[in-house]
Amino acid sequence: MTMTDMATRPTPLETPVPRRSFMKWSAAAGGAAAAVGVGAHYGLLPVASASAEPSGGDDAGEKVVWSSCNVNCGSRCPLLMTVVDGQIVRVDSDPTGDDEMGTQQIRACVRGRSIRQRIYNPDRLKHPMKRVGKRGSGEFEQITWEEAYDTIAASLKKTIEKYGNEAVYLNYGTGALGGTVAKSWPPASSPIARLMNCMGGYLNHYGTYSTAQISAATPYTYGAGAGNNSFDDIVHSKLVVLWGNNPHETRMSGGGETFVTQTAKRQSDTKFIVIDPRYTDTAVSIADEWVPLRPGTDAALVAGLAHVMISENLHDQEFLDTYCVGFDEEHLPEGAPAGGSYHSYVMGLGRDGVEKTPEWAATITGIPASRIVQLARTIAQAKPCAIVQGWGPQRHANGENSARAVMLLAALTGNVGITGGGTGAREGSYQLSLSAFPTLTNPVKTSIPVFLWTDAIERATEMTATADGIQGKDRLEVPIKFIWNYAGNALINQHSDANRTARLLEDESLCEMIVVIENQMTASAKFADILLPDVSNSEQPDLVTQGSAGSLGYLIFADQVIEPLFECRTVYEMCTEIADRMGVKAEFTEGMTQEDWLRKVYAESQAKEPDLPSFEELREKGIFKKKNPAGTVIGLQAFREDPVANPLKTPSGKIEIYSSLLQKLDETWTLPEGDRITPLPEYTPTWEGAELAGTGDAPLQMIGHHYKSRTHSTYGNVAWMQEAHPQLVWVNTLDAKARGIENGDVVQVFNERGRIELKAHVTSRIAPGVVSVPQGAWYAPDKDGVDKGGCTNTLTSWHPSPLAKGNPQHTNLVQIEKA
Ligand SMILES: Nc1nc2c(c(=O)[nH]1)N[C@H]1C(S)=C(S)[C@@H](COP(=O)(O)OP(=O)(O)OC[C@H]3O[C@@H](n4cnc5c(=O)[nH]c(N)nc54)[C@H](O)[C@@H]3O)O[C@H]1N2
Ligand SMILES: Nc1nc2c(c(=O)[nH]1)N[C@H]1C(S)=C(S)[C@@H](COP(=O)(O)OP(=O)(O)OC[C@H]3O[C@@H](n4cnc5c(=O)[nH]c(N)nc54)[C@H](O)[C@@H]3O)O[C@H]1N2
Ligand code: SF4
Ligand SMILES: [Mo]
Repeated sequence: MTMTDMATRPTPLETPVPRRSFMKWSAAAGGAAAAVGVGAHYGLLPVASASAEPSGGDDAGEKVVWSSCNVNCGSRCPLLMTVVDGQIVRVDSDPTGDDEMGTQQIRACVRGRSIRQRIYNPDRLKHPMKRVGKRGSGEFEQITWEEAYDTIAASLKKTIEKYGNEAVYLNYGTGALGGTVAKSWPPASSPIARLMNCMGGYLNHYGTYSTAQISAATPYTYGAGAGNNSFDDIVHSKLVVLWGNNPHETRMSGGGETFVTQTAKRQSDTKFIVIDPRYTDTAVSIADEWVPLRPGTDAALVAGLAHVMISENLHDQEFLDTYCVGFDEEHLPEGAPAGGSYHSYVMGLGRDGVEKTPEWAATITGIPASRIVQLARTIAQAKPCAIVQGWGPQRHANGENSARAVMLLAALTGNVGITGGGTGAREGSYQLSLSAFPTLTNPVKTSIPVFLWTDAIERATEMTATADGIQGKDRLEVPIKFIWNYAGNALINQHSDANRTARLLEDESLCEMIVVIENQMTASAKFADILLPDVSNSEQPDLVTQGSAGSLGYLIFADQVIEPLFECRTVYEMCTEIADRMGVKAEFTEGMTQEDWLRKVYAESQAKEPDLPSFEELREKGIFKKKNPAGTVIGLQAFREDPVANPLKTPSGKIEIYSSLLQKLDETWTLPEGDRITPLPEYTPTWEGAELAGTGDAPLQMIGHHYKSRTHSTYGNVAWMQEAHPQLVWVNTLDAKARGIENGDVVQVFNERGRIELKAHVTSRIAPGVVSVPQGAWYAPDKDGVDKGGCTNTLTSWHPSPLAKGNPQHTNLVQIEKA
């Protein structure tokens, strides 16, 4: 599309919605039994044939309202919804702005454009319900809201009285991430947190399923609060290395990074290298070179690259001397042993005595040595070079070291703190300063690693600070007895080892009450004791915060588009009613409605961002956009300019290639056998890692990439998405041939934890020995326990990573066979 097309293309606001689009939905409904069901049953949609088409161009009762897609995909898109007779008949993308960086349109991806199929889905929860069958059986009985609130309040009182507030847990859930009042994560920012804080607090968690390992590891290298360059800064890079980073699939908004990379490619001669076991959608559309490697071996590749750079004197010694500790023996921090430097580790003078030659790295990573040599020269000689890692490499059993190793490479090549360079972490983005819904202070200070909530049900009192990463206390004193699960599917689907989790939750003597607040009948919803039907974000007003979009900052006014469907209610109303029964309504509401809160929060934001228009004006315009006045964000720029005046928040004030803090943890923490925390970002072979692949009952490494069909599990029940991007396991042509598997065959993937069934995508777009089952498909075990939904977490492990105690969901060994 040319610029002229863009400018002359009529916006949906200017175009009266043709009645035909109204009928299109009913026609689509004919194909998707789904929509017919909803419409026919509840009179929501006109399901009659063409004769139902109203005559004439009467647009009475038609309006266009701004809404948004609030899921956790890293982007966030405004959506313009056309409403006729109280029903959403059409969804359009952002018509404001242009296609310049910083003022771009924020065009919705394929999922957001199908949102009507999520809103009007037959899986939509319609009434409050209580469980009548076994936990997880999905057998429920409709109850009144009164009964639901009374039951929850009685259970809360009992739990707090008997076990204390630490027995109440807010489970991870990112389905409503974008909202201000209707916000599900971080738990401390949710209305549930405010409710619990009015009555003594709750057990908190830290870390995320997204970034557990890199978030835990980064402060040991760069100190707390170190940001990276905004992605639009890559226009200044000679080379961009996307390291396990697939933005064209994981940041799919046309206003986000997909837009940024393509614009950068057009505007500059930037080259792109993708290092990933898969030839990703990003690689397809932008890479000049693809380097496939075995999963979990990134730190070995970095060591091999470092060997070439050191041997050929291609590294930035001056940068290392000035800004880093631990690169060589002359710059080791106090207390580090002789031979403890990274230089010694690489050159074979460290404690393992092994030289990390390209040949050594080749046997581990599967990349030929000659290619490693070439890659080292290419990266070292491109000035400046942006090394930008995704979160795939760190979502591994040894992910902390992979993350630190890739960051180390940015330091080794002197690219930190400059334009066109970066820290080696994931790309940053310009963000507006906005206020949040106040959730009060949690009187409970105890916090568990987010991934260990199942352990905190099963073996709480064994869990300690030094063995399990418990924070705020030396050990947990009570198990989790009450779970709030708001807008999350990690109760089963998104957490590891789904079969094991199901067995744990089935036992009602362990966790005694599970309250799920959802839109759809998900795998997690089936494990509820009390199931509360939430409105979608198009059924309530909210202020919606931006996603990652380079130099563009923005805020969306996502208004109420339609009336709540069925008996659905807002989470704010649910909390208010429960607060009332717990005697804390006045504290919870402060006498305010949801809209009152939005006005209050907005007024506070206006004080920080004076360019923001009035509340009413934003409501009408739908979106406020602001281009970063400073150009691009440069992470650690002040440190680079003057490291003495602007030290990092590490013990040495410098970049710590050798971390004495990690050395201390290594000495004091109790780790399961084989797990390692190392002061250097060295390569640590691990359980179900690359070394163990190739032989035995489960010879293939399995990862599970984030897929365009869904945002995790959300949109997973949308028929259009299932058709366009079906759930398929990627398997290399050689591995398929060896097993008699052809493209499109129904196969089973299995290990000792479970078995799933789905179709095979036989392709040379994945490294031999590796399969990928896209994460987020809906767990659906049949009577024999075979998961016909193809959920990757039927095969993943509960064993946490050593430092973060994070989810190692890309570290798995499996076998695959024809079904
Ligand atoms: N194997 C494997 N597992 C993984 C990952 C992986 O890479 N591999 N990735 C992990 C990552 S990074 C993450 S972030 C987690 C994500 O895990 P979750 O946060 O659980 O994400 P979703 O599966 O999208 O679940 C969001 C839920 O919110 C619901 N929802 C959507 N909108 C609303 C709303 O307005 N109100 C309410 N009440 N509910 C709503 C959706 O129906 C959905 O059930 O998964 C993790 N799990
Ligand atoms: N379409 C879509 N977009 C999403 C999401 C979604 O579910 N769907 N989820 C969102 C969320 S919450 C998050 S946290 C992000 C997740 O973003 P990421 O964590 O970056 O996404 P992944 O697909 O897990 O991993 C990125 C790439 O790493 C590769 N990879 C896996 N293991 C390794 C390894 O050991 N080494 C290397 N070098 N590469 C490896 C994978 O093949 C994949 O292409 O995405 C967000 N965006
Ligand atoms: S899923 Fe993400 S990229 Fe797609 S429309 Fe929603 S917010 Fe935008
Ligand atoms: Mo995530």
